[in-house]
Amino acid sequence: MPSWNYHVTHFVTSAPDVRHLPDDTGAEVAFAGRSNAGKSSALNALTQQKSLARTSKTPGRTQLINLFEVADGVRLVDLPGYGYAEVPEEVKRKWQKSLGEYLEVRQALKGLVVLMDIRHPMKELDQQMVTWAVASDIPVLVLLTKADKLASGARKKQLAMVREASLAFMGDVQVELFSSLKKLGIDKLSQKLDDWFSEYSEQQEAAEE
Ligand SMILES: Nc1nc2c(ncn2[C@@H]2O[C@H](COP(=O)(O)OP(=O)(O)OP(=O)(O)O)[C@@H](O)[C@H]2O)c(=O)[nH]1
Ligand SMILES: [Mg+2]
Repeated sequence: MPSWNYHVTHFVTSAPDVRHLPDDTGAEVAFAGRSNAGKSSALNALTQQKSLARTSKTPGRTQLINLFEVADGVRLVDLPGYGYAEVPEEVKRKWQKSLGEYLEVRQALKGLVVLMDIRHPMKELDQQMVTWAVASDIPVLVLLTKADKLASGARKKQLAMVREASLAFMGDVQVELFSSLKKLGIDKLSQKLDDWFSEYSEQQEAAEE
C-alpha cells in the first residue's frame, strides 16, 4: 500500500464556495468540526508545519474552504467550522451553506475527519455530519481533540463512550484520541489518510489498465 509524505503538503487555494474550487478530480479528505475544535491545528500537526493552516483563539477563524495538496490529485481540505454562536446570522448561514454544498456535490471527497473537543463530543451538528457521511457512503474518522486537557482515566472513559455512541451510526466510523499539542494520534490519522488515498489510487490504476 502506498503511503504519502504529508510533510510536503502545500496550500493551493481558499474558496468561498464550491464553485470556486479547482476541478472536482482526484481524491480529497476534508477536516470538519465545530469552530475551535482544532481542525487547523490538526492539519499543522499532521504536516509538521507551524502555520500551513491558520489557527486562532477566536472561533470562526476559518470561514473559507481551504485546499492543500499532498501530491498531484491528493488533497486535504480545511472546512469552515460550524456551530459558533457569536457569528452574525447572515455570515453563519452563508458559510454553513457552502459547507453543506461541498459535502453534497464534491465527487473527489473520499473521507471525512470530524474533529470534536474531547470535553464536548458528539454535539448535534457533529452527529449530523457523521449521519450525513454514513448516508453518503463516506468513511469517517472521529478525532477527539485536545486530549491533553484530560487526565488519562477521563480520556479513556470519553474514548470508550464516544466509540460506543458511534456504533449507532451503523457505518464506517472510527474514533481515536488526538492532541496536536502532545502529538498524540497523528499516526492513526496518517494511517487512515493513507488507506483512503490508496483506495482511490488503486481504483485509478485499475481503470487505466
Ligand atoms: N490544549 C490544546 N489546545 C489545542 C489543541 N489543538 C488546538 N488547540 C487550541 O484550540 C484553539 C483552536 O484551534 P484551531 O486549530 O484554530 O481550531 P479550528 O477548528 O481550526 O477553528 P476554526 O477555524 O475557528 O473553526 C487554538 O487556541 C489552539 O491552540 C490541542 O491539541 N491541545
Ligand atoms: Mg481553522
